[in-house]
Amino acid sequence: QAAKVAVNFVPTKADYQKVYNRIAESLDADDYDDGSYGPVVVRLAWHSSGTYDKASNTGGSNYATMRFAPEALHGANNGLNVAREHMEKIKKEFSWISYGDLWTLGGVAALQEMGGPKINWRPGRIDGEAKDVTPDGRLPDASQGAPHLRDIFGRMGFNDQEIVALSGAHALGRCHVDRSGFDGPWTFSPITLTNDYFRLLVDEKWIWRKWNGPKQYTDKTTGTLMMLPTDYVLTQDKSFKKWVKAYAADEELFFKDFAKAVSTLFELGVPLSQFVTSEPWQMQTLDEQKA
Ligand code: DDH
Repeated sequence: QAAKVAVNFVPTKADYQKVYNRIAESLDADDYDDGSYGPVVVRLAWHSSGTYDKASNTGGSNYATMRFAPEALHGANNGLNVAREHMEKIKKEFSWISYGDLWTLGGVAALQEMGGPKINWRPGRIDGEAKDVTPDGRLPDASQGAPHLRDIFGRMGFNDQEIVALSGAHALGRCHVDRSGFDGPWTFSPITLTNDYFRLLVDEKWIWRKWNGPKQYTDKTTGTLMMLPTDYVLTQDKSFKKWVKAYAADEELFFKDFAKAVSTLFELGVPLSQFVTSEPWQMQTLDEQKA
């Protein structure tokens, strides 16, 4: 008689909800940035997905290749070691989850817990190998203009409207001199997702900051906020500007378009056959589970 056959653990939606909950509970931190790891966890999910290239069908969130040295060291990923180390604590507890699922679920949990819309998410990503890392230069360069944004995001399959919607994530978090060279937050509430990024782009007067760092804008009124050249250009290009104004005027519209684009972003590069369900899932927020 053969010895007991090891049965593979097949996680259910309830198991992923447990992971979501642990991530959600882990985000608050009095001694980190603006009081939450949420923004940097969102940035990890985005940079692990935004390497996708439609033409060659390479990159994206499937293989979590930022675990490997060449991609971890790409300049655009500076500082994301903080988010990866944070997520590693969750991984210790739920060793069965793939890194791609963990990081994108982290992005979803952070966005939802920071007051954002519900984001469709489903598991199925698998851990790749070092040979799957993507070449440097696939993520946007903040010093560039509209053609660069269309090149980079078009390569992932996104149109102008989706580029603007996704950029609204900059309502969250801040730039760190020791990570990107840039400095400061985009909004006055960097750990709550709102449409303030768009409202500020429209309502404020943005002037070049006078400093020795890379070229960035500052708001004329308080001098405490910032915009990257790639943010400001959204108000200078006619097609982008139409959507900036629409999202500034209507937070609900922003949330709807943002949720859809982020869900697409986090699934880039994952073969449909890998997903455990064809149905969209929505994970519950901590608040919803208390109700
Ligand atoms: Fe971003 N981003 N991002 N970003 N991003 C930075 C921080 C954050 C660009 C450059 C920077 C998106 C698009 C763009 C977040 C989410 C998203 C920083 C500062 C730079 C620079 C890093 C640092 O110093 O710590 C550029 C350029 C683009 C673009 O061209 C469109 C998108 C699409 C998202 C998204 O999530 C959908 C978040 C969140 C942060 C804040 C991180 C933190 O630690 O705080």
